[in-house]
Amino acid sequence: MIRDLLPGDFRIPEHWQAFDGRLKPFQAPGVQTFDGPDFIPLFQNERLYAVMTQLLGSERLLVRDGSLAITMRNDARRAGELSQRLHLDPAVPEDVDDFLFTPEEIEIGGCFYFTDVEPGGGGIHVVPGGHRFVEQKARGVSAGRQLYDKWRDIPGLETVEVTGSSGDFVLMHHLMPHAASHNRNSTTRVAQFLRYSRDDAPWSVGERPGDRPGANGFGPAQLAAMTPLGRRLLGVDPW
Ligand SMILES: O=C(O)CCC(=O)C(=O)O
Ligand SMILES: [Fe+2]
Repeated sequence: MIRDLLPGDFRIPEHWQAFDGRLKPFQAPGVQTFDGPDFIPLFQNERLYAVMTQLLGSERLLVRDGSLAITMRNDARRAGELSQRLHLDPAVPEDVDDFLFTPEEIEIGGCFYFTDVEPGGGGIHVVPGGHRFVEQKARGVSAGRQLYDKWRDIPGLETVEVTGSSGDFVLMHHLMPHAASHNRNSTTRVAQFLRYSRDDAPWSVGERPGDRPGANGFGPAQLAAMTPLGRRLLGVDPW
């Protein structure tokens, strides 16, 4: 299904992003979420949900994002292994000055690998214990959310690449510094990003499940693919 996104003539659509061998498909200009019927089973995966309920301390969760990233081989050897600056995508809006550090605020995100990711194969890089470093730094100043260009460019941390097999989910605290890396291998890395939060989360970044009218904007084929759990996670039914 991902392969079908790429046209046979390899034309990269104008509205996709393409940097350093990393393609970011968009369903339509400005719409990065891929939540068609084929993808719904991932959003409502019961094992992943069970893990998230334990980590987030609540059964009433919402899921969002669904963006894709396709990292193809890139042999360019400029400036190290990372293809992005080390950053956070926290569940706290950029104009908020301080993280709350409450359990309700935590979002757990990450990605499904749809391909095997071997060393050097474009795996996401993370910082062991990095979420604790972020909390300590941010608590030590006023306006901790604003540090390091709003945590878009975090200096001075060593990273490790997360390898894995097709079907694995790489799971990250929302305060975990991370970045995409160059793929030096011939196997293309394909990943889909999902983010789980509690339904009593204090902030809203981007669109939240349940924001859209009707069955949260979903069509019949998507609704047919949803389990009762999926309907709640995706904001079709209330918790
Ligand atoms: O593709 C990856 O490995 C990470 C991407 C990422 O963190 C981002 O685009 O915000
Ligand atoms: Fe990110």
